[in-house]
Amino acid sequence: MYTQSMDIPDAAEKGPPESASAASELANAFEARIDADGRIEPQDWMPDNYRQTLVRQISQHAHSEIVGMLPEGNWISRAPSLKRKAILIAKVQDEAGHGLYLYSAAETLGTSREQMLEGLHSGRAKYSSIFNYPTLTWADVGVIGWLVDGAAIMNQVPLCRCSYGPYARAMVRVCKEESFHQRQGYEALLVMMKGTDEQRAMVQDATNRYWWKCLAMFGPPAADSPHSALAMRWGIKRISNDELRQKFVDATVPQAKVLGVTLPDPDLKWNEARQHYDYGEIDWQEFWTTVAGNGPCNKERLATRVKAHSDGQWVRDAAMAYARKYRERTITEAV
Ligand code: BYC
Repeated sequence: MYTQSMDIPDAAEKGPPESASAASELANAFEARIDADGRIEPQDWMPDNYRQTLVRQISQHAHSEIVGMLPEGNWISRAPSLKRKAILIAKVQDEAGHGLYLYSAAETLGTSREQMLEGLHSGRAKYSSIFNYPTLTWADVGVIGWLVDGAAIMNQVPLCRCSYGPYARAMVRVCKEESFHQRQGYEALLVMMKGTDEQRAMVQDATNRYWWKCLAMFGPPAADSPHSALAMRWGIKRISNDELRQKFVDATVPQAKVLGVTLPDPDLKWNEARQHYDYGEIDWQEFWTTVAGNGPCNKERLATRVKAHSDGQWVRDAAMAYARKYRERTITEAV
């Protein structure tokens, strides 16, 4: 169970520091903690834009986990065996759990879950571009595990060392589960590659469609990444978007060889001088179109999510009514 102190000071109640020297003392203490690679906790003073950067990133991350359930959830009823169905149900359920740990972590920064969900449902808040593409065949489910979860692990392991304590602690468990997700996807693909020609073609086709989208998932290159410099200065992000993308390419090429698929990039080749793989140009125009809400499935994903939330209203009402009755009964018994 993900737990942490929920005793968060109310910024409005606490008010601003009484003097300019008190304010600069707080700012200095914050910077000193960051410089010493220490952790910032919910009750600690923090600059407003550190708080806002975290709320933005953590809530977007939570939304990605929740929306990320949809493309795979689509395949639960069509998984090819009982074993694959059980694995997929567990994986999709894990993603829901990740979303909940992350919403809880963001709540410690003083933003309510309702505010965050309103941002998602109104289309103001972002979620990962990768979930706006269709899952056309069963091989897509395997490729999502192998490449999408593989990219997610590469990006998320450094977040276990994020300077904000609740986010870092949530990520430890998320990463363990992502590792299982990546392996189940790769294993499902290995089985398909030992099957028929049609199955192998299906794996290759899914790899072709997802490869470039997964490289874009790491976010824009440094020159187009307005948040990176400060996020790295503050120890929120530890490794740049480009460096993580390179690490992902280097780790994935040998996996593709073992699997027996070709990565769809004629420029992909080992560079002896750099000791890394070179790779071709990512279509950033397509990425930004998708991020702006105009990818192939953006509207469908958001509509499904909004419907699920409004269909679930009775469950939230019932839980609240139960909590209220339980509290009243406990008070009556105590009196
Ligand atoms: N998609 O300055 P930048 C999963 C936006 S869930 C959409 O580099 P930052 C899984 C960015 O938000 C995986 N938007 O930003 C779940 C910013 O726009 P705003 C989700 C993107 O924050 C279920 C603008 O571009 N992982 O694995 O420093 C099933 C400029 O970017 C994307 C996380 O969320 C994108 N791909 O860096 C299976 C990890 N990339 O906010 C799997 C946590 C960039 O100014 N997040 N943008 O409007 C991060 O590590 C960072 O937020 C990012 C972006 C690397 C994503």
